[in-house]
Amino acid sequence: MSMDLPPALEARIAGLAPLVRARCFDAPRHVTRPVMPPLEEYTDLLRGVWDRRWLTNDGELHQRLERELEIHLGVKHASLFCNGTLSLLVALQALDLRMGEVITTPFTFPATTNVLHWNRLRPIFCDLDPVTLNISPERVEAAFTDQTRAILAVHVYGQPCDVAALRDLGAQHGVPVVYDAAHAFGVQLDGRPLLEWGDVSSLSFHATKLFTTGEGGALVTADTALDRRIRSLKNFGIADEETVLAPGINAKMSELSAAFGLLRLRDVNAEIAARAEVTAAYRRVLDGVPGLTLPPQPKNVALNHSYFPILVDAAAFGLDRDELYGALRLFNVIARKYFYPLTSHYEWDRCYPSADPANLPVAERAALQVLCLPVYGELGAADAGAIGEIITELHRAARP
Ligand code: T4K
Repeated sequence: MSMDLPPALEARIAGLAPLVRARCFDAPRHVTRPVMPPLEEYTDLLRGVWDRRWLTNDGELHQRLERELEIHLGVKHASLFCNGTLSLLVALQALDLRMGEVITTPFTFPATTNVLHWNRLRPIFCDLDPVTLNISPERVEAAFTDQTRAILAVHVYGQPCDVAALRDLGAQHGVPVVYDAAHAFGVQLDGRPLLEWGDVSSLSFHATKLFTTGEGGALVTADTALDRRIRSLKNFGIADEETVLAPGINAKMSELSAAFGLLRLRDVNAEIAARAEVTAAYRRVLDGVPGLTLPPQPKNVALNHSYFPILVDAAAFGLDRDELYGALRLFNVIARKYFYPLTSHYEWDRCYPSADPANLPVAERAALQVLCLPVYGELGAADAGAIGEIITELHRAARP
């Protein structure tokens, strides 16, 4: 990576080049890295797949992974998918939501709002709680109309939504609550699985997720009839050889992914513990740095430490988020702007009145201020501490 500074930064921060020379990592520190299971153990599991010649369609490893996930996550039904976007899409289909509005957040990955369009549902964007950056129940309440069909909330970065308030609002208005829980694998709220909340929760097992199957996802529900519809819809709507019940889709997970997942599940708790050390190291160094807001750690939540989003207030920190993002890249630290831009800024979404920035002041600010720092177990506390020190020194250089 070049040691040359962008002119705008060079002008702002005199003397940064020596700091870069002293502190630059020799290899990129990405926002995340997947944990790979031992290759020999993976090939051992694949040998069984070869012997059985059963590659997909509810295979033996797929069934094992579903059972093991249900136990691990403490949920009644977990249905595997080929990714966390199709799982969300199928969740909305299984709930039979049609032609209407869904109250949701703009502060998320494109998948969340895109699946509404694929189901011909209109997003109604509502603003966020400034602490959790999840949708604010007060703003949800104000967004209901006679066209509202559901609430689609995201536990962003694995921070729980105000689940009790959203449940009450859903019940009051007779609409389901769907959680995009792509970031919330294994999170506990008041000693119980966060995934117990809502009519259905959608998980992502993408390569960038804490628990991964390469590509993958799951729908979790306690509703047995809903689980049955989900299983049919992800398999073309097929009920038996001669009966197709609904226009379903193919969203199944293969045996190759399930094998990977079985091995990853074994030590996912160790990965959470290692990530907890990484986030603790960030907190030790960054807590109290002017202009930085660190993610909340509510006492009644066991977080999974999937992400470490900081909010950068330019006036107090001395650099704005984009400048910090650019400066960190000079040190080989590849942070990410999850989630910028807001989905309400997309061309196909900004036509809605609820997408007006004036309706979303907290979300608009968060999208401009947020920066997710690298978090994965292998990074280790020492590297996280070093990244924290680089950020601190950048602050000192910008605000001497
Ligand atoms: N809902 C929410 C709230 C989500 O955040 C997501 C996905 C979804 C739904 C949809 O779930 P899936 O359909 O994806 O299952 C990544 C992921 O692709 C995406 O799954 C994730 N959220 C999002 C937050 O992050 P990108 O475009 O930032 O990925 P990429 O390729 O830039 O990777 C980020 C970093 O991860 C790389 O710089 C290095 C590392 N990496 C990545 C891959 C793919 C690896 O080390 N190995 C890898 O194989 O979206």
